[in-house]
Amino acid sequence: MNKEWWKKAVVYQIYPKSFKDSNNDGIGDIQGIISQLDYLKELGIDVIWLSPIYQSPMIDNGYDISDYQAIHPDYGTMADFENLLKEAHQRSIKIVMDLVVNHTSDEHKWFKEAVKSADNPYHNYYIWRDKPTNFGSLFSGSAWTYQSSVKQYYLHTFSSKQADLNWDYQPLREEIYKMMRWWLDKGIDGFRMDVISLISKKYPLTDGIVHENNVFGDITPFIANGPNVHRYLQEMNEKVLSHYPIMTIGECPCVNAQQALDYVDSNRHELNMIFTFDHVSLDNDCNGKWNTKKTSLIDLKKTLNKWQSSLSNQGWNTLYLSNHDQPRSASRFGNETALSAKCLALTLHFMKGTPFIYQGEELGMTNICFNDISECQDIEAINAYRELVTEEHLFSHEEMMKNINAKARDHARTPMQWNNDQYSGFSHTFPWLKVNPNYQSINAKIQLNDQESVFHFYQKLIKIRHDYQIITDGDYCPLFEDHPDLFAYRRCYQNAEIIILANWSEKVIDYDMDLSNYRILLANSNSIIKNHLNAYEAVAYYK
Ligand code: TEU
Ligand code: CA
Repeated sequence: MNKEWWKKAVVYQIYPKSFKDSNNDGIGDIQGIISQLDYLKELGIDVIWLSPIYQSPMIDNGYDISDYQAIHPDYGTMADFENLLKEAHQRSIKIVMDLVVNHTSDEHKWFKEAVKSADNPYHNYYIWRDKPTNFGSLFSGSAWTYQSSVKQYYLHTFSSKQADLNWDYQPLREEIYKMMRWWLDKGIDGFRMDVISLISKKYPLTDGIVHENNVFGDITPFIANGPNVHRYLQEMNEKVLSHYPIMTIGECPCVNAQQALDYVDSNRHELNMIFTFDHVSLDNDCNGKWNTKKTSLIDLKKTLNKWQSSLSNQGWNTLYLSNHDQPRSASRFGNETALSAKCLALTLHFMKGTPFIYQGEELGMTNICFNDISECQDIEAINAYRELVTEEHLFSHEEMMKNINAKARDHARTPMQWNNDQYSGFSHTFPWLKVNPNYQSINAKIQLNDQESVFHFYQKLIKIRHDYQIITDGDYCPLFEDHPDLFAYRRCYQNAEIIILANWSEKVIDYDMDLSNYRILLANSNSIIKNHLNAYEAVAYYK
């Protein structure tokens, strides 16, 4: 096997709770995933990234783990997981697991020990202070919670039920490495590492800057890219990762395109690639994500192009427009039509890097309409509503519901739309989060029977990536950088060239370019003519 097999791979992210419910309790599960492996094979993906399926109190849908080596009973058993791994491997599909080791649940046995007394051996697994700083948690409120049994506060970057681990304590690191080896020895094919850029804290922890409209201080300068993060990743690589033919992806908030190289330059022996947040933060404002601002295409191109060039020689990019934390890309960047979903896909999948498809994206699934906060399930949105509407009166109910309808993570988490049956074929029971009513027109069954569907377009994109080496190895060169609606670039490799021209708007675009020696490799419309693109038309030319 080529050591860098992941460079040619296409990854499909499964959010287990919302993918497929096999036993009709309204919650997706491992048997449900197994039942859809043939669907994924048909799509053509190489790797599944599985969001957490571990034992957990589920306050953040499994990103709050109470036992790293057990499966949550809602999802099935360890035997079910082993069966999934076997069935996937039989179809030549690899499985990458989520590794959430910046924090554990407060119901993890380490934490339960840690709170028994300050001299308990596990106390040092977490981060304690006698007095809190002003840090705000990324899920609202203070980032410190008082633990009366030890008369100290513990740090939690996310909710109070997600206590940050103390990576500076070597025994903790060794336990994590042992747990990772245990999974790798089962035969899994890699890890997606949750907020791995946050594991090394910058001491001393003092009060953070209070930005406009904020009550709490900014925690991020104290947690992102801390002084030891690269030492720990190199140690993890040496002790664990380098011994397996796997793929590693770090989720890296607060890492810019320059800093990214420190994580992914192959000479540094850390990670294969990271997820950047740059291009999905362009529509933030001083209140963070909670607004209805649209991303400008010029900014988006600038950001993606910067990452393409920054990691062009050493390192490697991930390519994504959506995941379980982001609104649906067809709603955020497109106009919710199948044509626009294909336009976004074509633009992304010809770039240099490893593409990630989020479940339902291959169908052009869209955001849903939440009428009231009571319809949302996500802790981030629920806490933000309480803080920003009820407590601080920064937004009215109506304003915040608009923000939630633009940005909430629950948009990505509505049940997968399999067919026209009640509950979209996801389950026979009312699911844990409501189904998008548009499942009657947007679903897998319809699209499998339609050669012109978004599904079949993704299938073509994946096949082309597998067949054309230029897409993996070719140089990337941006075109029409200042055009407000046209996303365009050139890929070059040996004597071959690909030119991508995509209209990310509802306007008609005329552009000037000599394409006389080129033929169409793929387009999302049958009416493409040279030097002209109608609304959301996109084309890949080849020579
Ligand atoms: O996300 C990290 C992260 O930075 C996001 O939570 C981000 O703050 C938020 O989505 C912005 O809207 C990872 C996981 O992907 C996410 O699901 C978890 O909730 C989080 O870590 C905590 O584990
Ligand atoms: Ca179930």
